[in-house]
Amino acid sequence: PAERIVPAVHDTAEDIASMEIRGAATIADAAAGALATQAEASTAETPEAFEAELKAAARRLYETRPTAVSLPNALRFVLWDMEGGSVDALRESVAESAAGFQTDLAEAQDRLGRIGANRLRDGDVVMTHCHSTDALSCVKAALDQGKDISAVVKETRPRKQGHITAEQLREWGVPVTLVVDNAARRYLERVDHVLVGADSIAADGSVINKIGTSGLAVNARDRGVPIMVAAQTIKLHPGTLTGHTVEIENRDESEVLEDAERDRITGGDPDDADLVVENPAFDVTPPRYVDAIVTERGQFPPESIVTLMRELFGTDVGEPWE
Ligand code: RUB
Repeated sequence: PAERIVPAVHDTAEDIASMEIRGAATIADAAAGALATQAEASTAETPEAFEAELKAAARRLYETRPTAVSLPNALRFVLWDMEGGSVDALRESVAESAAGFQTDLAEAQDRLGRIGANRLRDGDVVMTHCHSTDALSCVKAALDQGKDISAVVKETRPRKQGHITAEQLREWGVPVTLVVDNAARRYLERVDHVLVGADSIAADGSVINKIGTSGLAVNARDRGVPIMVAAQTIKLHPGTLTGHTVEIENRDESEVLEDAERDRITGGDPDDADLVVENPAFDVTPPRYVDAIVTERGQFPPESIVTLMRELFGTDVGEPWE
């Protein structure tokens, strides 16, 4: 029941929904941490009540944003490992698997970065879209190997996550050229790699990432620039093995159009239903536009990612919060 969910879990869920906490890996980390907090603060008296509470908390977290599969994957990982005959044993088990999950996540990102860095040569220029900690891990590892890397950073409307990328890169001393999204094609001339992250990867190798990724990939292919996707295996979407599609989140129109701007367009008519603003947060890049998916298990051509998915998830994936 909802009333047994601890306030800290509601806070985390609200922060994910409002994008205070954002990016697929960061969301997964926060969700695992929130389940641990729920377990610690639980006042459940029976193992059954404890499990019901954890499932309710997981559902609350799950229902925040639909596209990044790392969120349900994190919840599955923590809840499926839950075992013990008493509330205390269960509590400990959740705390342990949540902490283990968070450590694995950080280690996978480091390992992925070292693999991705092998694709980057000294002096290379990367073009980024949005802000991806997995993608940045590849840049960091390349810098640690002593390579000079510079970046063309796409602003990424409407939320301008490119600014977060630029800030991180500048902190590492990487020269940054910030451009509006519409300038990407023009600047592809000077870049050696398009380097992006992923919110989900489907069984056919399609990459679901920030809106604009697919157009960027098509342009990059046209210009002969290789497209590299950095994504830990937590981004693999097990449901797509059995034919499910990945839901693309639509966000509020206010991210795109302010009230005053809407008024100007509609002549101040608040009932003008024929001005429609759509704000999809993600899009799907078909596998044929992706050169490599870099994971902590090595790099894969997108068409062969399905083999890794079967190995990691099997084909029968249920939802632990149901
Ligand atoms: C973030 C986004 C990122 C992926 C990967 O979208 O599209 O590229 O989540 O990030 P939003 P990471 O800002 O809407 O959450 O590599 O950090 O998991």
